[in-house]
Amino acid sequence: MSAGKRGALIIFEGCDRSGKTTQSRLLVELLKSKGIPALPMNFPERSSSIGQVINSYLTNSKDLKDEVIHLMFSANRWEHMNQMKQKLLEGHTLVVDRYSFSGVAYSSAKGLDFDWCYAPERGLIKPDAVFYLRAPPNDLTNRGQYGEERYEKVEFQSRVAKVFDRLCANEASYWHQFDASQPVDELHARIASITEELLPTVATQPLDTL
Ligand code: T5A
Ligand code: NA
Repeated sequence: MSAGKRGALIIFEGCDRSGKTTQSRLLVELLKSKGIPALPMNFPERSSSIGQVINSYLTNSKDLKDEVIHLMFSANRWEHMNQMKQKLLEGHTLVVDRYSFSGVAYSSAKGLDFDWCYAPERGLIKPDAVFYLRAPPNDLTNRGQYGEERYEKVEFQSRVAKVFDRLCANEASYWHQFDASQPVDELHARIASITEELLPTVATQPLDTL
């Protein structure tokens, strides 16, 4: 990629088992096959020391106050910001499985205040696009391994979905909503076409913050 052209920050969001990992993998493979530098990432990033605490929490082996785990999820994003910024400016497109909006959605679904939840996300790199994979939580429960982690309960996921809907309406300028129930290949084709339009557009735009 030529000097001064940055990569795009692309985020996948949605409830548990909505297909984020499947779609983000397909998108990275497609971009690479076209010679576009692309890197996959996901949050929580479970390998750091903060990430290991988050993992213990999610697998139910550790209990933490709602506010404490919320701030740890946010800190886990902050600890990767410099590296992400550097990669984007070098021309890599980052395809990220979950970001700040999962932080806001899951914690507000527990009853924490929406604005309080959003506050620690302010200042993180703003995505160029959020691909929101939306489906009624009831439709997702028959997908693989549903129900093993802490948040995988239909009633809770319905509350999470409502917050994602609110975020999608608030941040409509860069959110793209998709029906997550459609076949994997059709969904991928739609996502690929939006991404191909997006990359040249953002390449010369400065990075912004949430
Ligand atoms: N969390 C996360 C917070 O509370 N705060 C935060 O700040 C952050 C970042 C872990 C949990 O942490 C919470 C949210 C989560 O509860 P995670 O590790 O991303 O987050 O875990 P999950 O969202 O559960 O990720 P999954 O990998 O389980 O779900 P995906 O990635 O959405 O779904 P995927 O692609 O793995 O697909 C699930 C199954 O469905 C099939 C797949 O083959 C697979 O079996 N599938 C489809 N089936 C039919 N049609 C399609 N279109 C399909 N697409 C995929
Ligand atoms: Na995932």
